[in-house]
Amino acid sequence: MAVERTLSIIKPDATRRNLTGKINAVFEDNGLRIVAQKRAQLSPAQAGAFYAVHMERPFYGDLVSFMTSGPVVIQVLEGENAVAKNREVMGATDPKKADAGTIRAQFAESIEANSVHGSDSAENAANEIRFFFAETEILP
Ligand code: DGI
Repeated sequence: MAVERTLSIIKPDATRRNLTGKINAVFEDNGLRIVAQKRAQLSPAQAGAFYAVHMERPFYGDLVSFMTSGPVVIQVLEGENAVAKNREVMGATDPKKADAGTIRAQFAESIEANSVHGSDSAENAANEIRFFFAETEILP
């Protein structure tokens, strides 16, 4: 399996509880390298565009409000099979359904305030990385 990149976001519920380091340790312990990272306050327009695929879902407005409720940490993770590996260490969307030891099982507060975002395919990863980073900001 070739080295791959994925986009990760540490969400406002996690930055608020000072969990950035603990979450980054899970990534690094699982062979994912943080090759770009920045803390940002998303605007409603940015969060709305990032989650445009969910525009018709009933939770879209709440999701945009939540993602703009405090700072996030936006990251590019790199490693073998990085997209699938990150989905595995994140755990299921709903923390009640997430496997023990995953980030969401350990840290998420609810299905909405679920601590992390991770791209769900290589194609989406490329688009999401481009949404937030210039290639010159990514330093393997
Ligand atoms: O890829 P995931 O983040 O695991 O999940 P997703 O792409 O299906 O949904 C994106 C985000 O939208 C998810 O992390 C939290 C929110 N979300 C998903 N399903 C629900 C939801 N929020 C609420 N309030 N209710 C839902 O059923």
